[in-house]
Amino acid sequence: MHEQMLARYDVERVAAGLERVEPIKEYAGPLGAGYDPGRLADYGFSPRETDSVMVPYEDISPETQDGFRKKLVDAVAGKALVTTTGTVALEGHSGSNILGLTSETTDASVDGAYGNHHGNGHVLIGDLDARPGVILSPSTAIRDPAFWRWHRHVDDLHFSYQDNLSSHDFGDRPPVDIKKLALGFERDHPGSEREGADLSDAANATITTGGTDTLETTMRLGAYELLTGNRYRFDYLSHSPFFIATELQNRDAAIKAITLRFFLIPDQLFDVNGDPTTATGRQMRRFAIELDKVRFRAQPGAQAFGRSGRQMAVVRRPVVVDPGEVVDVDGSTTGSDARTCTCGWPYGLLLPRGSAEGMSFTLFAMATDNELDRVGSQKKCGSMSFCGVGDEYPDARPMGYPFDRPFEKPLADIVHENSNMMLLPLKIRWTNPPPLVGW
Ligand SMILES: [Cu+2]
Repeated sequence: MHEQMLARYDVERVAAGLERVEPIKEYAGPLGAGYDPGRLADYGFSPRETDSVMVPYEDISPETQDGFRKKLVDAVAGKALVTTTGTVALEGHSGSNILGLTSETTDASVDGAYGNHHGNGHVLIGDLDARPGVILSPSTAIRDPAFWRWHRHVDDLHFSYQDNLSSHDFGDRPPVDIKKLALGFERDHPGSEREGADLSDAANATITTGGTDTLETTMRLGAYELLTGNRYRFDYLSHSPFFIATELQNRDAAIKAITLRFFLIPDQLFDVNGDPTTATGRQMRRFAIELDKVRFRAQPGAQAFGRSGRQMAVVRRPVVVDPGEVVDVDGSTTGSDARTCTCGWPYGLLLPRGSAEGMSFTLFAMATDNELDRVGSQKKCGSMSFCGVGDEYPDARPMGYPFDRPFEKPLADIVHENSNMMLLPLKIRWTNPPPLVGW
């Protein structure tokens, strides 16, 4: 999930003409751009000055933190965690999971000697004693640019583990091909916006006519009232509701259950024709943005299938199409249901903003064998992809599959060789950029 947030953050930065986020590397060094919480000062948050440094808190210091880092780096290099009672081998995807659990100090963490590397970063940057910053609270942390720099650093560690695993073999593909891929707008297909709508007719029509090659985003102004009665104005990103249409061909005589997986690839950060074995090329897969994974029972022969943005697995449920509808909930007092339900990606942010000229992306679609995937049923609230189903991650394949492993050849070549995959170039156009004159 953190890697997915970073992919989106970097895409937004690139769209705004900024460089990709730089990971924090030196724990004793300056932290770069600061953050002023503005009216969040009402809630006890202090500004963090530009080039502030990590501030020790109780037994957590930049030095102890550096010790945890060294141990984790050694664990990645040696493919084993060294505990007081022996070693725990890190192998394949399960090793990735153990490494993640351990750098968080969860109950499932292997040996406390590895500390709470990720969480300590928040504490050290947040200056808990003297000037508490927004990075200390999960509700506000992402506002601080240092949040992203810290998480890129944490993600670098986990990426380096995955980067040494072997590539996926796509030989377990189902007998279902993706023949065509297209994009349509809900506005052109009345009824497609209804919850649980069957989009097969809309998908069929879109496949036939070709649909659109450009999705649209808009910035809007909203108001928000907190439980305290305080009101805020805010800018928010929105988009014209869209759906993905696919034409599938089941080559078997029997019904076949598949999992359809959709990702959005930003061309500026991930060249589908680029060599993924070079130093820069290896980084590309980190920028594939997961949109959806869904189970589908493919009938024998050809058929169309449609999936709207509001149905997608990364989106928080129930879907909030317009944040103006949001009612404030206090996650700390309304029980675990409220916390799970507010987990997920906001529908309005499903698409990155893009650019006024139209930013280039590639849609990637893949059908995998659902009998091998065991993707759980859709939940009523929360995002299945980000928050799982109960305590289970609802996919037997690793998070981010197939982008969780290094590729041996350009993605376009792999897609060409695998009839269960398809690419579709598209643009995302920001429809209401501020006028350049007067800036
Ligand atoms: Cu964090």
